[in-house]
Amino acid sequence: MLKLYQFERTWGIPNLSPFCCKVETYLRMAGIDYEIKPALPLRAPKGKLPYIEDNGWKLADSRFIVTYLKSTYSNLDQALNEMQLGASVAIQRMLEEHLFWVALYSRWQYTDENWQANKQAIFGKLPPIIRDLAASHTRKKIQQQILGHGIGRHQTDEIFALGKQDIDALAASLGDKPYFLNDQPTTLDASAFGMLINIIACPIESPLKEYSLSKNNLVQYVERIKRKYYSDC
Ligand SMILES: N[C@@H](CCC(=O)N[C@@H](CS)C(=O)NCC(=O)O)C(=O)O
Repeated sequence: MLKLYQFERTWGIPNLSPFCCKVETYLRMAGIDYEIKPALPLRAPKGKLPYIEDNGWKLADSRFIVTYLKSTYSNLDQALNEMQLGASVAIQRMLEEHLFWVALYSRWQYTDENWQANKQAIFGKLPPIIRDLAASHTRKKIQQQILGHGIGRHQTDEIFALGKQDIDALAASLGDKPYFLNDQPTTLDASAFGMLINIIACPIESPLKEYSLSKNNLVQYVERIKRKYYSDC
């Protein structure tokens, strides 16, 4: 059976990583059998989670994993036309390559309370000395990444203003539809759910969360998908 390597469940959501949550949601939406292998990124093929193991080989990165799932098991995007497929890729890039960095900043840099909650969720099960070393090493690395990406060069209010623009775009694009592109879920919904539940339903307080919670259609969308696909979590 396909193995999904991802962070352990915590915070009452499917996964604290939007990318792990995206892959698991795709698997559930497509009805593909899998088993979860709790992991940390250290031994992952590309140093990041998620990755999968299937038919004797390992595959990393949610985008390549979904491409593989589509061609090997089930394609959730089969009914989409060229324009919808284009919109799907564009919005996924906004979620995963832009909004993600604002969420990352909220967790690893914005306030000490958020960092403590994040640290406990990721490193809490490690023995104390290793936990503190691993946590502070990883925090430095992620803060360098935030700077390297460019988002970390802005003022805090500017960073959240950029994130709020993405939330506005998502709320407008979803409107009152059940899913973003179709009356059935597609890859974009797996990606959007993974990111939005990680902003709306985590103990990470920020202007981004507050603003997202003011968008009723996004809040209901997250609740609906969680109820339908994660009654066990
Ligand atoms: N592009 C990758 C991103 C994966 C990613 O950034 N994973 C994060 C967790 S949200 C990670 O494992 N980070 C570990 C690290 O950077 O050390 C994907 O789509 O899977």
